[in-house]
Amino acid sequence: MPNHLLLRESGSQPINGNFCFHLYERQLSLEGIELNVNISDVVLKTFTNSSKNITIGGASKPVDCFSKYRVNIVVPYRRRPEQLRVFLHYLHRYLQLQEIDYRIIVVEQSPEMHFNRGKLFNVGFVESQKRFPSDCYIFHDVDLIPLSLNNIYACTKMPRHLSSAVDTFDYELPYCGIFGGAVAITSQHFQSINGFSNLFYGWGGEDDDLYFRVSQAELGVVRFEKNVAKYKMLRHEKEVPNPNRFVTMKKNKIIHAVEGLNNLNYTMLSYELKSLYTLMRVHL
Ligand code: BGN
Repeated sequence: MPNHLLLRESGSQPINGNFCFHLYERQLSLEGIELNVNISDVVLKTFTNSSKNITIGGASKPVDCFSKYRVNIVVPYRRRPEQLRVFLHYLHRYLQLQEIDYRIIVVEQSPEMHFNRGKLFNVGFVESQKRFPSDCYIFHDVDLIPLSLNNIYACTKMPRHLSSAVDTFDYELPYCGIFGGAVAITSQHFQSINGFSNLFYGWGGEDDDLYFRVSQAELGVVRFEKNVAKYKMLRHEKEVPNPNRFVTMKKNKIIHAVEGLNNLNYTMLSYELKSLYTLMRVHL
């Protein structure tokens, strides 16, 4: 495998026992975790009660081997309970099959302002690093469902665009610099590019801005092949694009170094360990 596609393994070693044989060494299939796009509260509750291996706060790791990959998965969120249920019901089973050591962190924005996806990711990163630090992050939309088990939820040496073959785009990249949906990046790289911009309120642009930051830092971006990077997008109404995004984009090309993680401010409204995820509610 080319060097830049190599997965970055977690630094620690097992004291007792062995590393897991991860799926690419085992040829697992997705059998047994079919995607159900209609998950009621009752079904999710039953799922929660029957999942022995998920600890409060939505964390899990393999029980009989030591995972090579530890990752925090951050999901920005507001008013999409149906999608969140589908996401949690599917993703926990998917990540457990991959034998990842993970935690799902949902960052929910209060109602006052337009949705700010990038800033929510920044908050999720900063707060998670204080409470349960990880050297690998996946920034993930709630409406995206990975369809191949080979799309391993870990960091590569270079930042990785995970969702490069989405059904709604006919499994093609709509443009070469697209960097939205789901991305995996090491904490060190994320810090070095000063995170996402905090300035994109409303739909669009913050992901292109992240791509710009990654390019400026010459980190490069990798994507796995199409049949691996396949996603289903859950149905929802189209968001209203932010009319100012072009202007913000242009301005940010000059100020990105001084705007991002280093000037992030927000109010934490609550912090809660739910059974299937860690919930941070914030006012931006
Ligand atoms: C692009 C959006 C992205 C979005 C993709 C895919 C903009 C920025 C214009 C300066 N970019 O057009 O944010 O992820 O579409 O939907 O609107």
